[in-house]
Amino acid sequence: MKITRLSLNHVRMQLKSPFETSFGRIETRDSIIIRAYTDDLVGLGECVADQHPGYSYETSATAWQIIKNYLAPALIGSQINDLPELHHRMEFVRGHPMAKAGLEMACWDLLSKQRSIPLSTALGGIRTRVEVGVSIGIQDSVGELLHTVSRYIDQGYQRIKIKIKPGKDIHQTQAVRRSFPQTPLQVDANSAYTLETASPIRQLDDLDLLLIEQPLAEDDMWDHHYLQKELKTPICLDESILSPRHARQAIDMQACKVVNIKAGRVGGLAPAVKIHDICLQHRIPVWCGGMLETGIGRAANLALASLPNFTLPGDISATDRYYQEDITKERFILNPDSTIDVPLKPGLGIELDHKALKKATLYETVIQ
Ligand code: OSB
Ligand code: MG
Repeated sequence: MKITRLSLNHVRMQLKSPFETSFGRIETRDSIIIRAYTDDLVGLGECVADQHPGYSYETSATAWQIIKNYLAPALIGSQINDLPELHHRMEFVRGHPMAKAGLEMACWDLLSKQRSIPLSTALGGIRTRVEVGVSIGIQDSVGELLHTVSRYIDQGYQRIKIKIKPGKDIHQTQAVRRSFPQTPLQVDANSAYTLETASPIRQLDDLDLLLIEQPLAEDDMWDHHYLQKELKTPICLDESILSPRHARQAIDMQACKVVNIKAGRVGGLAPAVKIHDICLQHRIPVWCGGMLETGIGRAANLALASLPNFTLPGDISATDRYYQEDITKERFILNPDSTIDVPLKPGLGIELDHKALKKATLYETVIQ
């Protein structure tokens, strides 16, 4: 396969309601939509870096520069026959996993379209529908939080995740647990605590949570080991796991009992599958994280979550969770059993809504 040109669209999408995490509050979501052209096909990709460097150091602006100035020139015009070859060609760029993952997604789309198989099959998926949950941002009051949780439960989401931060943790989680005693519930701190300030986290240990996600800093893997020793609730790592090697090391040092996998965070779907395999070998369950994706990234997440060791519900909500209007024609709908169907057409199995894409685009470039 030879990529002849790439187009990049920096898009900004209005969220239905603000999304607040321990690192900030957003009302719009930026991403870069990538189209990779061969002589007869177009592959779609989404780079999940956001406008703000709160979750990771990458932003839509840095990813744009890295893709345009370094990665695209290394790919365009040369023969790329498989994913290892693609990764080899991108190796000379240090870091910037989200930039790489966006391009990699477009290549997976192309390669599986060439073989006329769905991405799910190409990745080794075994399911045609995946269990999902919803991730709920920090709310202004406990009352609003309970109202929001009940709204999503009414919509059919059977697993709830709430975001926490220092000062908005114990009360909030206790209140949700008290009102919804049977609901599978988990919390995500997005690195907001240290071992010294983690006492609220210890107080969550009796609330029968599915897991506690990334309580400590990204580079505090060893301190997660100490915290996990004190807790019966499984710690799940998100930000700390940036590669298959990190996954192996986290398991070795017992820093977590569960792993959140996001292709963007780890540099693509191929490393995401490797992490899945390592965790499977060590009997560590995994689940698919989300980054408020458009329909493109959402389709990729559904395909990834169809692999065997994705045994916990993913942060893959229905299309109508975040956006009034998506940039893909397909809409992903929540089934009554809290699952979403995996796209089964070739590749990602989705088509762009060109009008919606144009409306959401801040700027666009073609590289050839
Ligand atoms: O930590 O999982 C996270 C969104 C943006 C950045 C980081 C995270 C999240 C979410 C939302 O929790 C998941 C989703 O619904 O897409
Ligand atoms: Mg997280």
